[in-house]
Amino acid sequence: STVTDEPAVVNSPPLSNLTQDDLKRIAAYKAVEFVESGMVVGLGTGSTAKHAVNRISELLREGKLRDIIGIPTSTTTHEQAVSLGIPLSDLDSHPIVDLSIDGADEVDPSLNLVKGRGGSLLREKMVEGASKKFVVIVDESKLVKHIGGSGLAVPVEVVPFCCNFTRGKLEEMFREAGCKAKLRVKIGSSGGETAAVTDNGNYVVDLYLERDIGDLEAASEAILRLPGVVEHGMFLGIATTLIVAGKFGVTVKNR
Ligand code: ABF
Repeated sequence: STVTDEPAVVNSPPLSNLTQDDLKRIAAYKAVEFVESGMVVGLGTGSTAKHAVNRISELLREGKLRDIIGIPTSTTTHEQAVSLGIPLSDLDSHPIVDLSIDGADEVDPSLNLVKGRGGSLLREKMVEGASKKFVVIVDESKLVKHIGGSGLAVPVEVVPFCCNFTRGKLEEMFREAGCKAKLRVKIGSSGGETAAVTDNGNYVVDLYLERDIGDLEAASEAILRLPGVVEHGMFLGIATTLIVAGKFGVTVKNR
């Protein structure tokens, strides 16, 4: 299926004078309108998705939604949902998810995404890939013409074993795109740098590309073929709906 250039729905007046966080909340609340009682719902991760999780719990408390089962996509979202009293399960018990709602770092016009700059990607890809409908929620700053070409990173989750070997192989793989592959680090309690660890006990290599990565499917397959790679942050053909909040209002676009 194809994406039309025109938004499917433009349903609000211009949203000037709002902060970026207001826009994230507006997109998130719009997405929660797709949630119906009885659904198994994938709960995304990040500063945009957290608004959706809050909204779901609010509607449950008000009795406007019933019998929701949430499938969290990270330990952080798991903790948030538990603190809000949202009933939770996992893909082992609920392998088919009715609807997932999550943010993204970049979205292209075909609804291909880059995700994982906030650290989560593997559990998101598992849950969102198992969803009948995956609604991506962003403020307008996340829209790009080509994913992976904006000078920002494409994250790759790798096993810790010989991660520098895997890092080097990834850099070599995308040499023509001017790739610099960097192991993601964080500042430890002693003030020194340590590798950032994902929810799954893995590390992240960030691919910084000077030029367009080219054929996304081919790039995806090449990355996944490399031993040591667990998953990458390009979500190709997984999102079904995009909700964007911007100064122009809110748009809803289906793939
Ligand atoms: C997670 O949150 C990640 O996949 C992505 O990196 C990020 C988007 O976060 P935010 O909404 O905070 O920009 O879903």
